[in-house]
Amino acid sequence: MERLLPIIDVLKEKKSFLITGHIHPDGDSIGSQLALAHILKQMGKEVAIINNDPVPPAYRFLPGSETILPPQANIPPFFDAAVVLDCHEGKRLGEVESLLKRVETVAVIDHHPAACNRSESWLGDINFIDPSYSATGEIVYELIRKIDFKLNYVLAVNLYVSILTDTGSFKHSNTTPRVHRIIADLIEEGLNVEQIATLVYETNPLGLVQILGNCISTLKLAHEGKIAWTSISSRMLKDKGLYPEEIEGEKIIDMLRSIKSVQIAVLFRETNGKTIRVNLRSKNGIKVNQTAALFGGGGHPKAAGCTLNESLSEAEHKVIGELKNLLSVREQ
Ligand SMILES: [Mn+2]
Repeated sequence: MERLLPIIDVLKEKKSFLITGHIHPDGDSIGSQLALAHILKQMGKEVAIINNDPVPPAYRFLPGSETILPPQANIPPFFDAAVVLDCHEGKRLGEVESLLKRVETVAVIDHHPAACNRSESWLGDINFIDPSYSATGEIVYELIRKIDFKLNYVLAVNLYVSILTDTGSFKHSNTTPRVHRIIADLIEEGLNVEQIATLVYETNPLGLVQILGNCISTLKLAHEGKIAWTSISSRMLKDKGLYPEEIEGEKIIDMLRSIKSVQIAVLFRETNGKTIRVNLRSKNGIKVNQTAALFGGGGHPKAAGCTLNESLSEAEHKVIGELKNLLSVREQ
């Protein structure tokens, strides 16, 4: 893992760090940030973790999650370095992107496929971007091994949740033998995997499950049942007293994708203001990140997303239209 050495140099040489990750954080984003922040603090560094959005409730049990600050927080005027995790595009950082101006060196650690092949356009001064990793947490684990840092409970639980969530509970094709070897190491730190699974997956507010039911019963199909989609309006969230960050969407979209005929599942979410967040998932090797890119988004071939400044119905019309094109081209 010689390619990690430039990142390791930054971690060792710099003294103050801004740690961040993408908007609408998931388990990997939160877990990998908390693990890296923990290592840096143990090394005696000054660390501020700043995220555009709050930690989703399901991850608030993770040790250190209470230290994650919003961009408006009172933070130092300057940092020696920033480490951007689980993301390599400035626009995916939300308001945190502008804080990078206060930083001398930006390092990126990510496993999303590069949005652009030209490395000069990547966000970091130093970039480690490798889609062969299941999760950014897996890269952080490798960093820990490379610097001979001792694993402990705090690192183990954060990295476990990173990898657990980004592999779909070890079901996705990114679940390699390496993943299971790492997970074995992490569990040996005394993790209670049953309790973690309960905290991550089985502590939903009632309203969330009711929204899920609503989404399932109103799902729509197109292209001979190969595309399934549903939507969550801000009205629905308000009625159930939920905040947008409480909806991770993964369960809803997994249910849609579980339908036999479905090749592509899509969830549309109305967020504050007039923007629609779109999550795309596929099976059978269909590359939905190509469609996400048409709308300025990106992601993995089988799991991607984008944001549209449209009404819900207009966003559905445009995205589903492009997905039909994607399938038509494949079917020719
Ligand atoms: Mn990830």
